[in-house]
Amino acid sequence: MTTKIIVPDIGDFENVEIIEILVKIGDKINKNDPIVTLESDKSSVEVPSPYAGKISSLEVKIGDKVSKGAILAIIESDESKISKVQIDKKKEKTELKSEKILPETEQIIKEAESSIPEKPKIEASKKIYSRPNGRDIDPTETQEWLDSLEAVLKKDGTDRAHYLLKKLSDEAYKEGSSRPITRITPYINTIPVELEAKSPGDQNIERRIRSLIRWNAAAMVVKANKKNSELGGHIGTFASAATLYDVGMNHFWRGKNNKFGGDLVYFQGHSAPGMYARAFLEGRLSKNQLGNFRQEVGVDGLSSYPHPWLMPKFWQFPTVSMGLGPVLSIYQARFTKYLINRGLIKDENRKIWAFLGDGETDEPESLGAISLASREKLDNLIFVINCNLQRLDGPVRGNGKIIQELEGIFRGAGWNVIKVIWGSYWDQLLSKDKSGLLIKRMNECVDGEYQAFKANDGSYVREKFFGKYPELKDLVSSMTDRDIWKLNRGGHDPHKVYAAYSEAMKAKGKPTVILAKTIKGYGMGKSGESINITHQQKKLGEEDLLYYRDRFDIPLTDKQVKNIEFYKPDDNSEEIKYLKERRMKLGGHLPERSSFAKSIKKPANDIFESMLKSSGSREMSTTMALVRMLTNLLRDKNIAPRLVPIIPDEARTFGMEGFFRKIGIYAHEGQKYEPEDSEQLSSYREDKKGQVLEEGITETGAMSSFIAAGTSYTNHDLEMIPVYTFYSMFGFQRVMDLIWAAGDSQTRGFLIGATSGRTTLAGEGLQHQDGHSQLLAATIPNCISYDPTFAYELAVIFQDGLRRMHDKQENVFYYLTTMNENYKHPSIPKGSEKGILKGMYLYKEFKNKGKINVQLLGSGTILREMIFAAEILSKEYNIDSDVWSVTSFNELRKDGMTVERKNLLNPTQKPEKSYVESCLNKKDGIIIAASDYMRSFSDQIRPYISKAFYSFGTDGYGRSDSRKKLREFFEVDKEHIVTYTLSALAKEQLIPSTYPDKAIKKYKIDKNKPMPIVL
Ligand SMILES: Cc1ncc(C[n+]2csc(CCOP(=O)(O)OP(=O)(O)O)c2C)c(N)n1
Ligand SMILES: [Mg+2]
Repeated sequence: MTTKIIVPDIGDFENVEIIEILVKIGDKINKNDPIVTLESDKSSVEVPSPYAGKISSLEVKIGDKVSKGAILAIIESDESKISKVQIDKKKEKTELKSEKILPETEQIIKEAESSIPEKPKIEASKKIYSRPNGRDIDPTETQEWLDSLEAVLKKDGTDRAHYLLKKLSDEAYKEGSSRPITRITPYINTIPVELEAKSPGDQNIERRIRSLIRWNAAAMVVKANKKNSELGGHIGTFASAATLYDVGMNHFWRGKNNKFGGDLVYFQGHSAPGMYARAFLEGRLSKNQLGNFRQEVGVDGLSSYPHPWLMPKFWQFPTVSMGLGPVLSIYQARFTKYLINRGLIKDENRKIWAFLGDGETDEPESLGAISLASREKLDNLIFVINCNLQRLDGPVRGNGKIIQELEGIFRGAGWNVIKVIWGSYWDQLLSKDKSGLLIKRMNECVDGEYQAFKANDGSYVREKFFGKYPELKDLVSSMTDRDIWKLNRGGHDPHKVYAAYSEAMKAKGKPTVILAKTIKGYGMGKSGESINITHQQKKLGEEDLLYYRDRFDIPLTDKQVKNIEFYKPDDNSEEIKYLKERRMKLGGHLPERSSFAKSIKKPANDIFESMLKSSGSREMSTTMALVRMLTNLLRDKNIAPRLVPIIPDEARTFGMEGFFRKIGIYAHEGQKYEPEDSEQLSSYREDKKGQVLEEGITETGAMSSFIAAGTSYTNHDLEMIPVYTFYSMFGFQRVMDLIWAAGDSQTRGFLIGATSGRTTLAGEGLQHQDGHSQLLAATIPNCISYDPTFAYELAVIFQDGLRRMHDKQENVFYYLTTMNENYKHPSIPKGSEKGILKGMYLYKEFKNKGKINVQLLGSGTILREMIFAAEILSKEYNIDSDVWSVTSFNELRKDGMTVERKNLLNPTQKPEKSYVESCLNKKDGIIIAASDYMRSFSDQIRPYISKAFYSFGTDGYGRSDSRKKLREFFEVDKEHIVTYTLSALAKEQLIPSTYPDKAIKKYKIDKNKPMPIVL
């Protein structure tokens, strides 16, 4: 049947230009294949065919302007009933909307309402339910309730008991008791003793291994500091966390191998010595390397913290900047599910574990994304929070209880919470505590007290903890002070930790957090256990070391201890055999960084071809050019599935909303609703297989996704191409620390600072107008940044980026600034590719009389002001110029520094020329440079050129106005460039000073206006 393909609802746009026709007469197409691309001044979007069939005629050509309903093509199709169904649906929808409630219906509702029997009002009781001190006023009644509960628990189990409690709570709520049930449970372990999974490990050997790791980790820090006290390091943190790591290493964390992708573990940054100490016993690191902890220059040493950049075969995740590990791990878990749901990797039930400190949870990044984790049902994520109750300066919550606070926060956010507070020695006491007094005492003590208990001894605990109530003092009367001291904390008890990990592995539909109570500086004795200075303790005296040796039974002589020797038993010892066998069973080493990813095949050249041609009379912005290029890339079968567009709620700002329908927004539950704009071409389509990561308003989250996708080549052995597009002002300056971590992680991908340029993003004002992100980008060593002006520059740079990051496997990432100013784009000048990539190329020569010449260097949209200025200088002043497009002052500087250094170090050899010098030294005339960034951006090349150099830029706060006014204000418009060029030439005595003087008057330049930095 012959059917028309028409332009569907395209939102608010009318008369939109057709920029591409993607089918030919005779083509056989599938449903949803694109027919044409439409481009308004804000976005470009493909129109898909609603039918499959054969194109029999085309009714439009490139350049035509169309609106909703216009016929695009005729197709021979066998399914043409759809439109009627759609129309009927729509009709139904509008009819429903206009439907009014009839008076008869209203009457029926009223009658029905009046027939509902009124419930007797419950009189507010005068009874006092509990005394202010919390004592029960009716213990018999309480006991009856408790007996009922126990009966239910015994007969029908915990689920039923939970159901009944919830029912009771709901009922109380309905009856007017608005007190919500607390999200906090008593201060005891979540898993009851009877339900603890038992560790299959040999506890004696495991303890011995753990002791050796503890010793070597501490020795590493002390030894380094003995060499040089500048080196620093931490003993107390790992000392508190050793059991938490060991149980994971011996029993839970699976390594990567050719059969399994491996679990991903984010280690707490400053517990690194513990990971090195274990790797030493495993034979992965040498004694020599351990001896060179924190010495990385010129020796084979170990980095202070997890830095993949410095130890690329070892560390996977940089975590030491507090808060980054937690947020990165959440988005890693989410990205893993994204890859699974999109069918790109298998679901192997891999887990993401993140270790963090209790003090670290004060960072907004640590807790800011926890609701995303539960919303997205990330049951592949396990947080372990090492609650040693201390941070650097003192207690985390001296007057409160951090574990309880975190329990409430995480449970409130929908997480599975497992508290591991008390060790096994407490089990008996708790089972004897029939009155609940012990739990009451546990609940009422604050963390400051708990810290003090462990900084003292058994008699102190007897007195201060148990001594508060005679009944409790009695409870421990048969125990010695030593026994009391042995009452251990959950996080130091391998049985409790094992049970918690095993429970966490089983969680379904929720992320899990394990709150493990530990002691900072565990085992360090008086020199550093549970005292406020523990965190900084890096020097242990001889006595402390001997104590530590004895405390953990390390078979070293006193002399060896004094020499701070490392200890590793023979390879045939029980310990080493056990430790290696455990890791073999779990599939490999951890941490370990590797990549077996295949490179993504290069896109065909024609993908970029259209961008290299002139846009003719069509005006567009570089942001739109980028969207067009991505749309083209989505047609390449190798690239398309690997592109990960990431946007924090700004797709419409950048004209990217066309992607919603075309490739879908990733949503783990698909789309449970019909979107309000379902009939529109760019409707908000969520899909389990969706490709766009629409992050909502979180640059931190978006950046974490960028890192997850950009390191997928190592963490999932699958190369991906993240393209994270953001308001350029909310990029580097907002999430610089994460971008730094991206560099450390060797992330590959494209950061796009869209709407950049202090004067180009006209109306948005001070907080939005970016004139410095390029400078911030320049601070990151492996970030390659460009500020292109024309679509062909963008295409050349992007294509090269794909080549470097995927063909050549270079560990770099890109920062490209794009703008929202519309203008025409010329064709690529012949032979300019190399220059575009190196940072500058000759765009155009303005030759007239040839007497006086200047070099005009422009970047981004300000290059166009330079071109206009060149025309004026040529026409009105007979001054010739060469106009250079500077795509990257940052890249020019890198080259300049490198060449200068080489020349200085090779004084006897003929000096080499920097690239910028080789471009400009053959050209005549002073140099004028300008960009839409601060002057320091272009100033970067000043040391590498020998001619007079003047730079202009947008130093100062942005503000709202038109582009013209702003460029005048910041003095980067063509009029200022002409005037300043004349002035500079006059200063060089090449023209009379009357020239610039007249120009100042002609252009009404206010000489008395202060520099914009003070305005
Ligand atoms: C963003 C950031 N701020 C400050 C620091 C310095 N710092 C390192 S460890 C630490 C204390 C950590 O306390 P906690 O999270 O409780 O870990 P613990 O050592 O007690 O396990 C601080 C402030 C840092 N690494 N990162
Ligand atoms: Mg702490």
